[in-house]
Amino acid sequence: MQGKIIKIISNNFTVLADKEYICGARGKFRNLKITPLVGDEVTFDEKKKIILQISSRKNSLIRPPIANIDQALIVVSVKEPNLDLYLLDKLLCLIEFNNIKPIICFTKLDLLDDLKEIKKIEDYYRKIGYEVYENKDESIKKIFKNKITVFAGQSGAGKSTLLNILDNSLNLQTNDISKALGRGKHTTRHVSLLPILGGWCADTPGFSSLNLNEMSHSDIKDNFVEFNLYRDKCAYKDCMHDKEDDCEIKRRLGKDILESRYENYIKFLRKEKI
Ligand SMILES: Nc1nc2c(ncn2[C@@H]2O[C@H](COP(=O)(O)OP(=O)(O)OP(=O)(O)O)[C@@H](O)[C@H]2O)c(=O)[nH]1
Ligand SMILES: [Mg+2]
Ligand SMILES: [Zn+2]
Repeated sequence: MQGKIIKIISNNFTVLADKEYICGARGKFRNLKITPLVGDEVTFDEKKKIILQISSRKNSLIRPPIANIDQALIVVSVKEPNLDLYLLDKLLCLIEFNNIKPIICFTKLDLLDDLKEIKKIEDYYRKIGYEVYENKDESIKKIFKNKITVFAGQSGAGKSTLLNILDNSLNLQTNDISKALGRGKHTTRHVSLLPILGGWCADTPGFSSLNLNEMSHSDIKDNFVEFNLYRDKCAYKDCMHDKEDDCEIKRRLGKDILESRYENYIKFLRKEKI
């Protein structure tokens, strides 16, 4: 039978096919140094309850350990914690680099007195090709169908709150409660995929293990997607848009290129402590 691993607790793999089967894994996987991951499409023996084969993966992450991720929802609060475009640009760059589709969701706009600045920022990220939502938008519900979604974003940004709004049967803990219990006490020992709106999402925030050190300067440049639109007009074919003169990206700064994007790009090139 074919199925998808949706939960792993030590050596028990929950495989979803027509129903859930709790399976073991063949010893050969250990010998091959392959660990079946949540998100894996597998062939299994439903009588012996054993996973026989893992289909080749589209991608995989180390932390959280998940395979075949379709998209990452980056949750960004505009206040409490304050808007952090540095983190947003870093996550966009890393997620693009890992060939996962990033989607942006801003939260806590109700805490702002003036929405002008944030609307300008939303428009910018939309203009350069990203899907941008606010957590109150009904339209965000449509993005989950048939997809595996991983959440990213700072602690307190409102990831669990958003999930609870999207599907109130999930009943995830939000910050206030976990604070009361004392933070850091919950070491999540397992990863699972939760069903959400016709798709799946991981209950652990992702991408904390990724960092820009694995990316070369030109990887960083290539994953600032809007630079690719204009770079043909830079004087040098391999322009890094940094110290070069006659650079189209720098000419468009403050007009077509958001200043904070460019500043963050330069910081990433310098590999400032992230
Ligand atoms: N005013 C306001 N508060 C919000 C909004 N979204 C979330 N919150 C609050 O922000 C706090 C943190 O939300 P969580 O959903 O726990 O944040 P999280 O991103 O899951 O945090 P971690 O699990 O620590 O990574 C909670 O007290 C929420 O009630 C919002 O849109 N507006
Ligand atoms: Mg949470
Ligand atoms: Zn340039």
